[in-house]
Amino acid sequence: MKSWPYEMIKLKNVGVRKAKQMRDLEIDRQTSPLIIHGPLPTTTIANSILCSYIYSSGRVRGTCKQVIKELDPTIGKHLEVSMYLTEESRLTIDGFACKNWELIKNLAVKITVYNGCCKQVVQTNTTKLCSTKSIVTINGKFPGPTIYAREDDSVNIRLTNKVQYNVTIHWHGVRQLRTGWADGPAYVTQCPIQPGQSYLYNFTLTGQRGTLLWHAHISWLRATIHGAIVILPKKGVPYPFPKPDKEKIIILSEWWKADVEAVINQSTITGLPPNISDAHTVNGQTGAVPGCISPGFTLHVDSGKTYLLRIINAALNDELFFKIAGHNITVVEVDATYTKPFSTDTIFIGPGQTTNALLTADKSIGKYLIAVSPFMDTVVAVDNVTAIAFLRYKGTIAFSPPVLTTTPAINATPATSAFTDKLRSLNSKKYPANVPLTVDHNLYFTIGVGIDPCATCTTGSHAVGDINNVSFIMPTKALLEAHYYNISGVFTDDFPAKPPISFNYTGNNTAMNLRTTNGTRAYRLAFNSTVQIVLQGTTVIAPESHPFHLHGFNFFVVGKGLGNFDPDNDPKKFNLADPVERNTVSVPTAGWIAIRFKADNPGVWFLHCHLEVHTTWGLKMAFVVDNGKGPDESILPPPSDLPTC
Ligand SMILES: [Cu+2]
Repeated sequence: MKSWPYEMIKLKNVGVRKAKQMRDLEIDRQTSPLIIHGPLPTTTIANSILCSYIYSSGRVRGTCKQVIKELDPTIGKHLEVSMYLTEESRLTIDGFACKNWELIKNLAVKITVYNGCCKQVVQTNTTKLCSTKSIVTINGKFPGPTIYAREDDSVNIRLTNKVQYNVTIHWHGVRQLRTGWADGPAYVTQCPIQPGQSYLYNFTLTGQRGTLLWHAHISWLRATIHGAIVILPKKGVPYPFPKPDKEKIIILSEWWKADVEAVINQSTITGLPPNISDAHTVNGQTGAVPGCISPGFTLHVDSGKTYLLRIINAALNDELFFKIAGHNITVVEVDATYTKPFSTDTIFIGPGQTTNALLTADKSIGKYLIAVSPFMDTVVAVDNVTAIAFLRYKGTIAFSPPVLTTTPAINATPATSAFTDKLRSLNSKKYPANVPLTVDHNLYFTIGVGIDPCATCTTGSHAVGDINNVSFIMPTKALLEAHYYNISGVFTDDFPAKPPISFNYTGNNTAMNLRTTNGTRAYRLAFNSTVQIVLQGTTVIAPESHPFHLHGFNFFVVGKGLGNFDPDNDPKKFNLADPVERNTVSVPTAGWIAIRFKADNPGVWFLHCHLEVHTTWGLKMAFVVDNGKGPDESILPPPSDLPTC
């Protein structure tokens, strides 16, 4: 063990000797806002912990306050510590306190950090597309701060709500083994955090490493409340691919000029579909769009270096293509699971999905266009504005014209399958693909949208989304509490395993209206049972591609096809050897996807389309996974500060 971390920190008034003494500190809540267990703090957060401790001990007030402020302005103001460092903070730290970020990063060990206040939901004025509005953010940032952690770390994040809306945060893709209380979907695993209240999200990152995202999981607030989760491998464990020189986070999103909550409220009142967004963003920037000049995000690279791009689609409703002019990239991971590496010039990524890819800066010095555009292969309206960003080599002469590129056409279905068909689990000895080979629950779920009468809508009708003809009605109490405390009347566990009537799901049904039923119905699974779900897209009203997300589990994508699933022949073609493992998968337009998972996580878990518009319309359901019999097979008791409805 090298003698880091503390001697590398060159705070003005902290000598190396004094810093070393702090290594074995156990600071408890009574004397500071922190409790640290374990021999060494996770080094990704060590700087802020150290600072906070020094500050609270009063030894180097001025210096530490300054550092904390550098780390995060919000925290600086409140003199509380952050457990994450943003990409920008890392640069600041590099420049300010630490000699060698890479070294620091690799020294992290397991730790539990509790802190007084990590994230605050606040309103912030923001200008994009030459227009200013107030948005809801975490700590004033869009995208929000990155959470850096390491596999096996416990993460504790207190969310304090300082806005007028109810808020929850979902840690998208985090397995949440036995800790469903921290999963976040409003009215599914928790009641919302009301204005003025706070809640401590407490979970452990078990058996996962890679990139995920966090986002609000109530109404449409995730439009501006989202950010990256970076889970580094355990200390001393290398990536199963060549070590990149640097890592860059790229968050793709959508932007509305209007207030997004007003957009969805208006749609609910009228019964008409909500307005589409006005632009797409790369790390919060749209780039130049018709009618508004804006510089756009720049990805700075050094010639010859390799970068791990952690690409996240945090958009509400749009599946996206991502492309860098003149450069192929090598995909190595999706949804925090390693894949067999493959080279591609275009990435297809749906809302809620993440893709890690290696980019080698091996082209001529210059500027290269990065383009992000939507995919929509049906008649549904979509924001067709391409977001523009740039890859810029160090040494590029000012005002150099960029090398251009074009993304696939908006309806380029073959481009989406060209990408997804290449995705395979790494399936190495160290990272095996544990695909369930037998199936206890064989489920066939039709997914689609319909039009139902709506007495309260000004148009008299509204769109609904359904699974097996059930449009999910959100309860007013959290499902997980109802399950845990055995409260009746909140949900039923009779969700149908197959559609109520069988028809040619992908035939000419666009004029067909099934008149969905409404219900808060869940499907019950015994602990450790194995599940196969065939998600069957339908052509009722409008066929559409649906990125489906399952909470609490990763699943294996064992099969995929166009048209109707054939239960006799299609399973023969399933890939049970090395199917991609992920948490969100795109069900092709008028096609199907087959997924498998093992119900080894007790709790209540949401399954829904990750297009927010479809979730709003009811394209969702929940699984109840009962406790097992053995130790560690039961859901943990709820935290004492769990919000009430
Ligand atoms: Cu959908």
